[in-house]
Amino acid sequence: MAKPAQPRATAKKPASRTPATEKPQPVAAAAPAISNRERPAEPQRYQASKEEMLEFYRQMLLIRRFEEKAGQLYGLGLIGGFCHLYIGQEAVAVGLQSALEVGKDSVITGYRDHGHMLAYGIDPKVIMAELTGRAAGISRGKGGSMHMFSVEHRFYGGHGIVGAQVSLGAGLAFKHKYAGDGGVAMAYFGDGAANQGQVYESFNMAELWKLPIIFVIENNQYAMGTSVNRASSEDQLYRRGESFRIPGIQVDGMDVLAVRGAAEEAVKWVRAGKGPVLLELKTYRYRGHSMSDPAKYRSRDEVQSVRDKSDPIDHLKKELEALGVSEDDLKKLEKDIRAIVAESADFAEQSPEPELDELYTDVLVGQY
Ligand SMILES: Cc1ncc(C[n+]2csc(CCOP(=O)(O)OP(=O)(O)O)c2C)c(N)n1
Ligand SMILES: [Mg+2]
Repeated sequence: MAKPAQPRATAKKPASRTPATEKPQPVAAAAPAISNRERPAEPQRYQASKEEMLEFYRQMLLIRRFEEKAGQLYGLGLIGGFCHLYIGQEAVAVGLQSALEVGKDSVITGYRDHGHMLAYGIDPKVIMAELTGRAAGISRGKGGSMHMFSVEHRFYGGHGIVGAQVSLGAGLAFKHKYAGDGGVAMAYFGDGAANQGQVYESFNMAELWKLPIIFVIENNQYAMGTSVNRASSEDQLYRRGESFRIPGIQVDGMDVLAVRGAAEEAVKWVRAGKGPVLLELKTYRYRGHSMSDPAKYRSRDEVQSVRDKSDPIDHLKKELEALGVSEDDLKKLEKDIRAIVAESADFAEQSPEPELDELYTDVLVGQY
C-alpha cells in the first residue's frame, strides 16, 4: 500500500523554469489538486546486486556502441531515410524496461526506438538489418529506423507521428485491462510530444478508466532544435497529469538505479489497478535530433558538460569499480559488446534486400 500523500520533507519546490542542463529535483510534493489522494510511494534508488549492475552496464553499453555503429553506417550511406540516435539516454530504457516482464507487458515509443528494442532483448542483428533496409530486418526491411515492431516481445513500435504512440499506448493498456492478462503498458514520449493535444485526451481516458499504463516523458531537453524551456509554459513535465489526477514523479534519467527504483513504484501502482502514473525522466541527448541535424542551437560546451558530469555509463562504471569489478573484466565486456555490434553490422550489410513483390505485402491486415 502506498502511503497517503504527505508534504515530502526532502522535496524542494522546483523552479518554474529549469536551465537545460540542471539536474532533476528530488520527487516533489504532490501539488494541491491531488494532495489528498493516495500516491505511489516515494521511489528509492534501486538496491542492485553486483550482477544486476553488470547487466545494466552491459545493456547500456550495447545500446551506446550499437548507436555509434548505426551512425557510422548512416555516414557510409548504408542506412537511408531518418535515423534518430539514443546516445546519452540509455539509462532510461534500460532502467525502466528491466522492471517489466517481456512478453507480458507492452512497450510503445516514438521514432528514437533502437535503444528500447535492445533493452527488451530483441536481437541486435535484426534491428541493424532493419536499419539497412534488408529482408532479414525485424519489419522485413520495410520499416526502417522509425518503424520497428516485435509482436512476440509485445514491442509495438517505433512511431513517426509525434505523440501518436501515447494514444496507441492507452489502447494497449485498455487491451491488458479488457483481457485481464495482468500486463501493463509503457508509453514513452518526448518533452516536445508532451505539448501535443492527443496526449491529454489519452490522459483523461486512461485515468477515467484506470488503465494500467505508465506514461514516460523522456525529457532530453530538446524537441528538434527547441529547448523545453522555450516551448513549454510548465516545464516541470511530471506535473502534466495533475489536472487528470494522474500522479507524477520526476526522476534522474541519467542514473539507471534511480530509474529502476522509480520503475518499481510505478509498476507496483499500475499493476495494482490504481490507474496510470506519469514519470518524467530528466535526460539528455548527445547527438543531434537526427543524423541530419548539425545541432547549432546549443554549444559544444553544454553537451560536453553533461557528458562530463552525468554520463550514465561512466557513472555506473565507477560504481562497479568501487565494488571491486576489475578493469580486465570491464575491458572483456566491452570487447564482447563490440563483437556483437560488429556481427550485427556484418549481418545487416550481407543480408539481401526484400524482393520487389514485398512492396504489396503487410500493407493491410486483411483483404477489403
Ligand atoms: C504530429 C507531428 N508533428 C511534428 C512532427 C515533426 N517532428 C518530428 S520529431 C519532433 C520533435 C519531437 O521532440 P521530442 O518529443 O522532445 O522527442 P525527441 O526527439 O527529443 O526524442 C517534431 C516536431 C512529427 N513527426 N509529427
Ligand atoms: Mg526531446
